[in-house]
Amino acid sequence: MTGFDEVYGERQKQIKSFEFDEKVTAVFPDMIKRSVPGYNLIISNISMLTEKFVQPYTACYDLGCSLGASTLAISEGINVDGCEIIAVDNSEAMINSLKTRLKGFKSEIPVHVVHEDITRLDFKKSSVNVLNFTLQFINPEKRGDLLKKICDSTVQNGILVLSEKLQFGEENSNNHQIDLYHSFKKYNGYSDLEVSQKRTALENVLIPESFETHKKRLLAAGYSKVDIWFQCFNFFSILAIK
Ligand code: GEK
Repeated sequence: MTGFDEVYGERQKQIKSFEFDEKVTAVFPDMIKRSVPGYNLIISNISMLTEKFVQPYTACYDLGCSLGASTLAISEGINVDGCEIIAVDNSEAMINSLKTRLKGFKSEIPVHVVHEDITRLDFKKSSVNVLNFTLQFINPEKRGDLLKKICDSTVQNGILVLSEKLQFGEENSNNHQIDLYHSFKKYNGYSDLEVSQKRTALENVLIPESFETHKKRLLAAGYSKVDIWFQCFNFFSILAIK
């Protein structure tokens, strides 16, 4: 059972850094839907992009899988033989909950759930890789090596879907987009207190970067085509093709 997100509903004397613990896991589907503009649209397009780019006898990775929304989207898009899905997260609470959820999920595509830090993974040959709002939680110094490892193991014309919170280069635009985003959260039922306490909890935990920084790093990792395919306020998703 998942519930309504009230994690930051009560005033907290001291706000701890945000963690993907049991409390967050229990309300995660509601939290992400009300906090990430366009989340459902991105998930359904992960199925479409999988269908277009998946290749036979390759793995598909859902990196930072949480409760497996992208995993299920990938499985719906696989239309070729010999594929497996590898869903990875370093939160024990998320992985335990995902394993329980998958018990009720019947699919011909094997799904392997792995409790691991994605920066420590050895990747198999892959055609579809998804980092749906995960890279932003990785230490920026480790992001380049991780993307290079993913790209190295990706077959030609394979893809990475990289969704992130976006940092605008120009301060006025950045502040304006953040303001619009806070209005989006309030429209979705969060109070000023919830918005402000969560923002504090995410400081130094979620580190957004500009499109230019992402693009430069993805090209350096070995991708040949890097484009934004979705954006809403300060959230966006990149399609990188090898
Ligand atoms: C979705 N993709 O629903 N290694 C593995 N997992 C990690 C790491 C790491 N180093 N760091 C963070 N995570 C999902 C949503 S949520 C996004 C992804 C959000 C995991 C973390 O435990 C969490 O489950 C996930 O990345 C980020 O499509 O909450 O904004």
